[in-house]
Amino acid sequence: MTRTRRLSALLLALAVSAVTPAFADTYLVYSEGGIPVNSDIFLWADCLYTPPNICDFAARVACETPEGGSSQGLFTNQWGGWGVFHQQDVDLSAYENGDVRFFVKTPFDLTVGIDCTENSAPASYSRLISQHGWVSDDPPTWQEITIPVCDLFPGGDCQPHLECLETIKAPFHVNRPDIVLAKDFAVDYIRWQSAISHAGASSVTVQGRQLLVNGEPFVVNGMAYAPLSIGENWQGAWRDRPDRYLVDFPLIAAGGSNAVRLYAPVLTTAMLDAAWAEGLYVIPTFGVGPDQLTCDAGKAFMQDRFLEMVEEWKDHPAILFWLVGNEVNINLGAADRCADWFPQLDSLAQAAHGVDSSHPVGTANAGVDHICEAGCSTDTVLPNVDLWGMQVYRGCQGLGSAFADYEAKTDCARPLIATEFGVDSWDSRVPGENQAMQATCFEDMLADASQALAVRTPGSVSSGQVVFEWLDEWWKASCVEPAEWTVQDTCTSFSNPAYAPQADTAMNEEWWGIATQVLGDPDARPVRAAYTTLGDAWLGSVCNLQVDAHDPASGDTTISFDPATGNAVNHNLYYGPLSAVSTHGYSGSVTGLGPTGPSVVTLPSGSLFWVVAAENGISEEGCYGTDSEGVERPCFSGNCEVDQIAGWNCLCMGP
Ligand SMILES: [Ca+2]
Ligand SMILES: [Ca+2]
Ligand SMILES: [Ca+2]
Repeated sequence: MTRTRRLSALLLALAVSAVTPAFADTYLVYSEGGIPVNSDIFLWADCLYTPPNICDFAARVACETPEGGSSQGLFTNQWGGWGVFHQQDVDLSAYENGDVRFFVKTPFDLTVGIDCTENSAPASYSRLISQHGWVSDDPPTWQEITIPVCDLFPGGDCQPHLECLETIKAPFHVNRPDIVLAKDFAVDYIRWQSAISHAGASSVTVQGRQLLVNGEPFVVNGMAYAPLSIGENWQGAWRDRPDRYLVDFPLIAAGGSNAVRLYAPVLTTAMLDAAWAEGLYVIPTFGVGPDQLTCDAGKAFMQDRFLEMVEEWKDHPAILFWLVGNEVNINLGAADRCADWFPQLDSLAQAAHGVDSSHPVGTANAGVDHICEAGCSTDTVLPNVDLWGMQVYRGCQGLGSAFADYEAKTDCARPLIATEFGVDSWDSRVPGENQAMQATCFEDMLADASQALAVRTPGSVSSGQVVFEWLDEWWKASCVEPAEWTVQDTCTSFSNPAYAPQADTAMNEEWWGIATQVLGDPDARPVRAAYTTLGDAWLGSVCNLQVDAHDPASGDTTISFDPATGNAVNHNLYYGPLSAVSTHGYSGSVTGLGPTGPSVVTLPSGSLFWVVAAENGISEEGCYGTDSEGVERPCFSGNCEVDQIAGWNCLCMGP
């Protein structure tokens, strides 16, 4: 009999950043998102080392699993157990009034506990799951166990043990009794939770193709966000990360974004508060494990977890809407798109509406082909889905065709949001970083996205877009084995001819960021040229107009304005009495303001309104802009026969 100590290779994350303790809400110990950064799983068991070795420590993948598709199993001869161990102690005292929660599937009683430090010595406290509602059953079924944190201590009293809660070494370990032969057990979704309360939801509704927030039209100008330092990957690091988001959120907001999209359901009050303080909404993505889609029990577990998330976070004002699944339509495993996935999506949406009337539900679909398929995913078939996300990589001028493809579908009247689009900044033709290439490509894509906005062009389909992505991620490319998470690889992950000729066709997975990272300086965020491109579009700076001086006696007025983008050769001013502004009652014009401001114009007396419109040498259009109904303003004398087209003379954004 040999006692073994085994470390799962998967969990040896090269985490180089300092751990920031989680202070509230949910501390995930074991989930589909991995284990906490800077921690490891240790297993101990008696194994028969003369073959066959009966031990099995593998993560089990099955449809009927409480969270995602995998759980941690353990099969040994007589005794064994496992636990999650921090490399440095973590302060979990914020959970003093909370619970430790997890699922078990076991034919025998288990001992569950924590390790910490008290009086400079190791301390350990544990309980039997039978003391917390576990009922023996064989064959075993999954049961959820909730242990109040203070019940871990003698007498259920935390007070003498606050030092322990401040120095948690193992936030969870489990042991099977040393009596039974050759049986196994499994555990899933281990977390510490504390009660939370939030200020109240923002009211987000869908009206036609538009999103309304508190009754006002809202266009999503979002940023895909993963709070990862160099040396981390998606597993384990996505926790409450104020060290990341307190640096990122102000920059993202200053760049014109009004939302961040997250790729995991993991939320914290502190993170949402930080976003809200910057005026950013948050779009969480609930992870869908395809393994759970192939049986009713798996689907039911998925719904339980989704509702848990909705109920926990719906009352925070930063929540914008719920995205369920990321590109599930092309990552189905053994599940069927029309028989399993889309019906489940509709069920989840319906369930969410039952507990949350303030937020729409949609999914982030890969491409547009599988949206509104007849008999599968039309509005009639999926009556509870509120909006569609599409993720499109059709090149610099291909976003427009994606919107058009959606618009052409039948039984398909919901708002569409480009939940991912972008271009990487590594130009394999150089080879080298090419910020101008990325920025120019974004100009084209943003023009397409703007033109598709329902608030901008009546009949259009879009209610916004999310750029992929805020920061380069250095773990993504598999250029060499093992992957080098502290090297920014330049290899080509795959080729996408759609990006030619404006950009290279090599997709360089570690270069998609609008900002990049600096090895050894985790707070550095050098922004690329595309940051300014996005800001120009989303902050509406190109159409700024101001009065610099005015002489009431002569009517001479000095105005300055940002010229229209593109090939504007002249600008003209149209004015009318303020009393006629609602009917666009222009009464005169001043032409020849030139390609740029400022200009001195002579205006009639009285209170006036005016607009400045651009000419490209052929015709005039543009900065008449759209009114509050999203309808393009009429022009003065019928000489602007070219409809307002973003990317033509003028980029009047900011509906
Ligand atoms: Ca799991
Ligand atoms: Ca590239
Ligand atoms: Ca790398």
